[in-house]
Amino acid sequence: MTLPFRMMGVVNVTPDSFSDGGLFLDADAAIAHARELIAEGADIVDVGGESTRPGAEPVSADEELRRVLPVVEGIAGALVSIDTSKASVARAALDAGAGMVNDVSAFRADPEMAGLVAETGAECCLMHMLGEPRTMQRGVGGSSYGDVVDDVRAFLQERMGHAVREGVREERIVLDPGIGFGKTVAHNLELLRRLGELTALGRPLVVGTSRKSFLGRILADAAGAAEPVDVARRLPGTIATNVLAYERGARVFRVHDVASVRAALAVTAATLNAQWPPSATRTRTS
Ligand code: PMM
Repeated sequence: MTLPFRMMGVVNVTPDSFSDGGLFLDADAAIAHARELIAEGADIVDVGGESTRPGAEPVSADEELRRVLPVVEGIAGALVSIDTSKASVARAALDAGAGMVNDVSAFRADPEMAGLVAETGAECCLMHMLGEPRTMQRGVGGSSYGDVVDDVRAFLQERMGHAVREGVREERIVLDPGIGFGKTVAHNLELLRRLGELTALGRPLVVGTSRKSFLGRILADAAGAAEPVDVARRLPGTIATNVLAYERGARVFRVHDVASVRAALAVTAATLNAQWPPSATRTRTS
């Protein structure tokens, strides 16, 4: 069933990602998990070999490739996105069958990345982040931005302009406000509430709220608990934020729990689109 949005399922082949670190370090486990996500309705599988969690130490290109390449090769045929900021890793993954580059640095980390995406015609996701993963949450506060939505929009506009000047076709670009990357809980909520303002950029918006720590803190507060709710119990927050983001214009959803979020978004889309059945050939009434 074609839905008016795309699901991007996450497979982190890392020992230290906050959400699923260590679970899929073994290539066979990662490939099996990717296949499960595809069966659940993932349109894109996002494979990453370097954790972007705050304070994470950088990983060499060799190590990143050792982690991701067997997985990309193992699921060739699906639309694979390679979550990397290194052009050498992206190139090897594209050669092995990936069709998209998800660069959380938005082509700032590696000067070769934009040219590579242009040359290969790959789709790309450009994401906003304040600084780099190792330092992005240090000293982040109310004064880190003028207006967080205006700042993120200006950044994405500038990065898209750079990509296009380097030869990337605009139709191959999707844009992501980078929920949780150098942002406080209040910044994340403001971005989600005013996500509609980013649709003015004219490209599909990606959101990645899945299991993130701001959800753990809000859910804990609601439960009267002092400690953030554990990652395994953040699905209600993930669903709530993705449903809201769809309503505000997001069209690509990067999540770990593909089946649950996809189902919630299918109902959201049917409700908002006020058209049922979705195609004239359908006759079911319930
Ligand atoms: N979040 C993470 C990693 N990569 N890429 C994009 N485009 N957007 C995101 O929000 C994003 C990302 C961190 O989450 P993870 O550790 O669960 O992968």
